[in-house]
Amino acid sequence: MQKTVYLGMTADIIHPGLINIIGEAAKYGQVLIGLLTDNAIADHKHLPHMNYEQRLKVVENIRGVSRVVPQNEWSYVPNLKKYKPDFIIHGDDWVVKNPNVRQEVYKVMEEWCGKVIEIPYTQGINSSSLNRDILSIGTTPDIRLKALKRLLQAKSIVRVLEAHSGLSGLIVENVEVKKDSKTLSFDAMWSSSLTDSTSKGKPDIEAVDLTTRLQSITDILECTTKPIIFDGDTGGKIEHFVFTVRTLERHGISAVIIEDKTGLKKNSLFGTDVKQTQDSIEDFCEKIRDGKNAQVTDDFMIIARIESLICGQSLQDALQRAEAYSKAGADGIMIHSKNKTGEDIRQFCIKFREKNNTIPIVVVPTTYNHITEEELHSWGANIVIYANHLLRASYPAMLKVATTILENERANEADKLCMPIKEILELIPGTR
Ligand code: SPV
Ligand code: MG
Repeated sequence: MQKTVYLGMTADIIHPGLINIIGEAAKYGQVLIGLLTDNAIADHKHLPHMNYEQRLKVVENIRGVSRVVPQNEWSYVPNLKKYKPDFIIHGDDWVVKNPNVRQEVYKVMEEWCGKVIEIPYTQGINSSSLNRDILSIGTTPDIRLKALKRLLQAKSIVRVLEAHSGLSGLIVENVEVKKDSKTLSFDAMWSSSLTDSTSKGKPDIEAVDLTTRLQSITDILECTTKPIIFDGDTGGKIEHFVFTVRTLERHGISAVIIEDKTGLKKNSLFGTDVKQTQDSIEDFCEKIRDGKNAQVTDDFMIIARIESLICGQSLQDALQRAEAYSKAGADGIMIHSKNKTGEDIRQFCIKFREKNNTIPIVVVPTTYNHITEEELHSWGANIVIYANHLLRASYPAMLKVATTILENERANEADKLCMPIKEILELIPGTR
């Protein structure tokens, strides 16, 4: 019987290195490709450009490939145990890049006397650098819009950070932290009414109109590729909201979140210190329905934000609204609170999930910031928004530099608080 050779891959960008390794694998027997699913990849690096079905179609048709099976986990072990191949083949770069993964593969292959083949890594070309090149070209509104739904399907929790300018957008786009075998990054951006208004020196009371908000959005769209969730405040009058939906959709925004308040909107984090009026369930449902009817694509999301806990109403009221808004066609429910324990949010999520197990729940843990993403996920949340942190970080940093210059009547002492000139010159791609 012919021997089997297992080869795990993402196969998002097909390059000579991949063809080489398939060719090498074929020398040992029938090539069984373990094609990583979006779910297997999502917690470790950014989502592939092509979805699983598209990648499958490509890989199945590469000469030398005998069979393609899904690899549902980042670890090779479950598939190796299932298929018990005679060989597994891998580039020798994993000695440095993924020593733990390598070690567990060696161990499990011993169970049936399978062999591990390591071949020299193809120098000069690899998926990561090609991927960087592709991302530097940018994206299209259509691909960006669809990306949020793909992320929701693939990830246990979608991690979103506020961006209010091109520069803050670049941080959300590019910042990465390596932790264990994972590369952590943000999945999407939040266009916050609070930080967008504040960065323009205006209060967060819907005083910054849509056209002006779109200027910040355009700056962000110009230099990033990740999906954007737009803070739509109250959505305004229903007759106006339907136009907002189409405008956002045309720009490739993935979702708008509208809150169930009327009258002069104040920022939720004031809580009951200021007058906040909640909309009636009937009127807000009508806004959701009309918004859903107005959208052109299937992928744009209208997320209903419940302000009951902000306005001092009961958990019961919040749950009743969540049910009504879901029935009206909302694509997600955001539940907000300024309670520091997060207990009210936990109870809401758990109770709501007893009735509705599918609609995405969005949470904004600004005050209950000790709760981890893993805990939020265990309550049933699907999207976590860090709603204002980049703006809140930049203001004290700027203030400190300004006061340091005044105190010393020169800039010398402030220099160590600032980014080096060389770095700022080279920060933006295409500067030279
Ligand atoms: C925003 O970021 O503008 C929000 C979230 O709406 S919050 O400020 O917490 O109300
Ligand atoms: Mg807001």
